[in-house]
Amino acid sequence: MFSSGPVCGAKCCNTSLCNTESCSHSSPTTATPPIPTHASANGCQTGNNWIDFGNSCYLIGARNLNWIDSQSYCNQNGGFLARIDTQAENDYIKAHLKSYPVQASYWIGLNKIRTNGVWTNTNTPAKYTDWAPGQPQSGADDCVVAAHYFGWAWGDYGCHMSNTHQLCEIPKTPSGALIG
Ligand SMILES: [Ca+2]
Repeated sequence: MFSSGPVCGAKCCNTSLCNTESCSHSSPTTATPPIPTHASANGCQTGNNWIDFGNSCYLIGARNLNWIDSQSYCNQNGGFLARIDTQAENDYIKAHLKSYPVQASYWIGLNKIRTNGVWTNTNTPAKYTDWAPGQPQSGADDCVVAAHYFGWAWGDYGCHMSNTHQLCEIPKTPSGALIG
């Protein structure tokens, strides 16, 4: 059976007859292009929803999304859910969040989704944590929020919950390499 023209996706059964460029432009599965707010090598975007610290910029997200969709949102912005690995990094971020006008909780990258209970950042066991007193509380909750009700200290939380904003970390390197 032959394709009659630039039919896209799984329907394109004879690739020699497919106009792949046309397909790529019309396919509903085409990935959403990055949001053009990528931080430069010289600094971060301006606005109080951006934090500039060390070799990273941090975008204070304002979307109510679950953990994995928040990770995707950060990926689209050239980064990842914040990997907070030092006291200095955490102190700087918390100070900014405390003065930020939105009283929200934020997903960060720390999780134990596939690690047999070990809290990890990008598959590496976490060396720094800022658990609120009594946290982590539930063995079933595999994701972590910097929670406004804990003064932005950390609590474990169900990854599927979608009532939480997101804190993205975006490396300042021109390539956007994921350096944590
Ligand atoms: Ca970091």
